This record gives sequence, C-alpha cells and structure tokens, in this order.
Amino acid sequence: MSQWISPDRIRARFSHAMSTMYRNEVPQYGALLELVEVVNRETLAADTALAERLDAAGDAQRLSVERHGAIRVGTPAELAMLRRLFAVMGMLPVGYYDLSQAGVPVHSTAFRPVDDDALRANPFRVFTSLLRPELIESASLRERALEILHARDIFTPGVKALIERGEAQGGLDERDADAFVDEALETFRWHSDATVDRATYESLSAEHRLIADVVCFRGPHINHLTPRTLDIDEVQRRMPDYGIEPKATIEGPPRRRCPLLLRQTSFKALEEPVRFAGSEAGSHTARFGEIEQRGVALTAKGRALYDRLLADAREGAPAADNAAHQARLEAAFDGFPDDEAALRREGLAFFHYWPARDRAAGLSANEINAAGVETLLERGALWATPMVYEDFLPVSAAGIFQSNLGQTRGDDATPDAERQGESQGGPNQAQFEAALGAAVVDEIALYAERERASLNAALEALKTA
Ligand code: OOG
Ligand code: NI
Repeated sequence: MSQWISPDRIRARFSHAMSTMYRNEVPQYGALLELVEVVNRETLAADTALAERLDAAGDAQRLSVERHGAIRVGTPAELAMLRRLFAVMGMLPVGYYDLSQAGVPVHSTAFRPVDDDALRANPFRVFTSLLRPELIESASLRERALEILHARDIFTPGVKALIERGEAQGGLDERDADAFVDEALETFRWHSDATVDRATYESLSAEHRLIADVVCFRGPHINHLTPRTLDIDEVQRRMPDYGIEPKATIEGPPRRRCPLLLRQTSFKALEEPVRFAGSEAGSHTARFGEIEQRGVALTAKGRALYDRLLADAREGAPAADNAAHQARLEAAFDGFPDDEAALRREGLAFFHYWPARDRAAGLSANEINAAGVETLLERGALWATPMVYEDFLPVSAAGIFQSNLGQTRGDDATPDAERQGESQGGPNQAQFEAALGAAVVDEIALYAERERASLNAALEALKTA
C-alpha cells in the first residue's frame, strides 16, 4: 500500500470543495443542481434499461458527482503551473480548441482524468483557456495587459510548495492532500476587488469583454460549474420554474435515441458588483451556470460527419428560437445513423466491450479467436456499450462564451459578428503546447486505445471463463 493518497481521491475532494464554494458564491448553481437531480431521478425511473446499463458499466455513481468547470488564464507561466497543479489530481491536458475562429481571443484544452477507472471514480474536468495577446489589436493596450498580468501571482505559496513536494516524492500524504485542496481552491475563488482602475478595465473591455475578465482580477475565478443531466431538454424546459433563465438555444447535436457527443445549455452571466482600484464601484459579468448531457464519443469518421451536418444546419439566418433550431438540426441529422449497432458497424462511434461470462461457456478459446466481434456480439458472448464523450466541442464552447460575455439581449445564437474579423488568428497548437510545457493528449487516440483495451480484456476474460 502506498503512503500517498491516490490522485483520484484528491480530485474527488477538490471537485467537492469547488462545488461547495461555487454554491455559496452563485446560489443559482445550487438551484440548478437540485433541478438536475430531480430530472435525472425521473429519467432513470422511467427508463429502467438506461438505469441498468449505467449500473452495469459502473457509471451510475459518477453521475451525481460529475462536474466540469472553466477558467481563463493570461500567461504561459500560469498555464504551465496549472498543468502541474492538475497533475497532482490525475488530470492531464486533453485536446486543443481554437476559439479564435469564433472571435474569442483564446485557445484552450481540457484537464481531465484519462483512464477508465479514474473516469469512473470522478470525471471532474476543467476547460482551461489561455489569452492570446497577439490577438489584441492595440499595441499599447496589449503591453498594458501583459504588464498587469506579469505583476500578479494566481497561486498561493502553499500550493506551489505542495505541488513541488508531490512531484519530488511521487505523491502527497493525507495531511498534505487536504492542505493541497484548500490551497488550490484559492486560485479559483472569486475576487470582487479588481486590480485595475475603472478606466483601464473599460479600455480592456472595449477591446473584448473577455480580455477584461482575464486581466483585471487577482485570479482566474471559476466561471461556471456544470452538472451532467440525462435529459437536457427537460431541464431546459423547467429552468424558469427554478427562477433560472436559460440561454436561447441548446448547443450541439439534436436529441437522439442514441445521444451523440455533448449537448449544453447555460444561464446568463450574473452582473456582480466589483470595486476598482481607487475604490470606485462598478460591475462585472463573468460567472454563469451550465448543464450538459453527454452521449457517445465519435471516431474521426463520425466526427467529420457531425461537423458537416452541424455546419449544414447552421447555414443561413439563425433560427428564431430553440424549437426552430432543434427542428433544423433534426432534419440535418437525418443522415446520421441512430442505432447503436449501425454506429458501431459503420465505425462512427467508440464502444466499450464487456464479456458476458455466462454465455461464453459453449465456446472454446479457438472458437473465440476464430469468431469475429460481430459474431460474439450476436451470440451474446460479448456486449458493447457506447463510450461516453469526455471532451468538449469548439462550436458549442464558442456559443457558451458568446452568451456569457455580458450580452444582455437574447441574441446568443449568433456569434459576435463585428468581433469575428478582429480576433481571427487561426489555430496555433504548437504555441499553446510551448506555453503549457507539454503536448496535449489526442482525445481520439485515447478513445481508440480504451476501446481496443476493453475488447482485448473482454476476449481474455471469455477465454478464461
Ligand atoms: C469556457 C466555455 C467553454 C464549455 O462547456 O464548452 C465551456 C469559458 O467560458 O471560459 O465551458
Ligand atoms: Ni462549460
């Protein structure tokens, strides 16, 4: 037995502490958690097959603790230290997201656990964006922003010491793990006192509201924390009953019998009081709420089809409302198979394979070797469940960003068109990875590897049954 606490446990404690903190900071988040819990309970009661399957895959428990959050940082050094901080909790940078296409001057990754057991234990993830100062138009404003950012330290001395200790020892003991959670949480806390005067805030905000959010505060406050629901349409419908006003449209694919990838909706950012340097009062909108429904992870082929159909659906004038938007999506997605066997056989989605021990009795190891996967599935010796998509979607993320940068009208379905041209920088993964101090993990390769490993393990288990 190791003397060190497992990263999975540290992550679970941290996720729980973050949830408690955010609930205190943003009461609507607490209301949303209650609503999601009610809808999940009702969905599972009405769909026993779904409940059994979640149970069998060991995914039932993760649902109630599953959250993702998001932060935005300003410098490569901040991002690199975050990578080390998240590593203590078993979270690696997965995927690269270019948001500049959507007029948001950042690029991003998601820190998350990567293996089956860790995901089952607690799949906590943090969508993490890095400001791209080269996309700030005005040279003087860019310099001012960098100067402000370089003067701050978003980490406590305590957390930095514990990160170093964990790296040197190969882990943290019980007491250090608890201290780490407390100290790490400080980085994500909201500070209502801005580090700059009103004039500076306003000039940065005029360039892009996101730049002011990243630059003008002591830390990268967590800007939302998202529970996972099994029925996002129902949650969206009931949000007003809980005093929550959702954004106009649900992002991502339409409702399906076999849910695809990720669907998301959010509620508008809160206008919160802040105090500028020199003690002038003002307000800032940064923090919001979001819910997500997760579906199956798609292969590169499935993803290409998804991207094409989504682009088709988004052509032309924006839909008038969510119902019209969803109808248009459903029509466009007619071309995407909606049963599990077809998704699997056509190589569109990833599956997790399981051995059905009781069925294997009649098959020798040779017969198992000779039979193809399809035959074993047909004979009931193997079964396959959709692999949950653990990542994010850049088009959806852009929609979430846009609707939460302090826009007050319900026009969040359309990107901020005037800004679009200004911030277009194109992807720069190499620059992002240089800042991070590591390569990001390729999410498609990760799903493929987990699928292969689950199939091999299932076949082995059948042969030894
Ligand atoms: C991140 C927005 C992206 C999601 O769920 O797609 C995101 C942000 O606003 O900082 O969280
Ligand atoms: Ni989010």
